[in-house]
Amino acid sequence: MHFKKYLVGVAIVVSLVGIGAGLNKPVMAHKVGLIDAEIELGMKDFTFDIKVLRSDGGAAEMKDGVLNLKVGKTVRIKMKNTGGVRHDLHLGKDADKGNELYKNNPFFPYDMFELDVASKGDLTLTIPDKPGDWELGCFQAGHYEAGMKKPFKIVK
Ligand SMILES: [Cu+2]
Repeated sequence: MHFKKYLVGVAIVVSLVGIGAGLNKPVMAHKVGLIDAEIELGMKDFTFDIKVLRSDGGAAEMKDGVLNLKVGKTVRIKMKNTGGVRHDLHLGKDADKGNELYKNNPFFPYDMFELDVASKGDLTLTIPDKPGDWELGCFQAGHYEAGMKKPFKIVK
């Protein structure tokens, strides 16, 4: 598990827990509040599976197969790497594969999460007032090109 850029000044609560092998790293608790929705985000070779587990007030909904997240809501993303290789999660748009990031990132300065094989972690985000079409993707070498990306929307 590795943070390229640390989270500063963003309403985010993160805890990442490795399965087995003694990895147990609560990373930070920047904001504690009510969770409006919970999403399961499976990371596989080479795709993401998104499932809404719980949602109050339209905080997180699948519409035509696309995850919609509502501005101002607090959403917990329960990530799990069930693949055979390391994966990461980036959120943004305009992929810059050379630099392994999105040029536009609604959660800046939060950048990305990397999950080792058989690891899981919870990421809690307050959805910023940046409505529009966004994407989540993995920039491990070759993964984005192999289709490891999914659109999502931020809606008012
Ligand atoms: Cu990947």
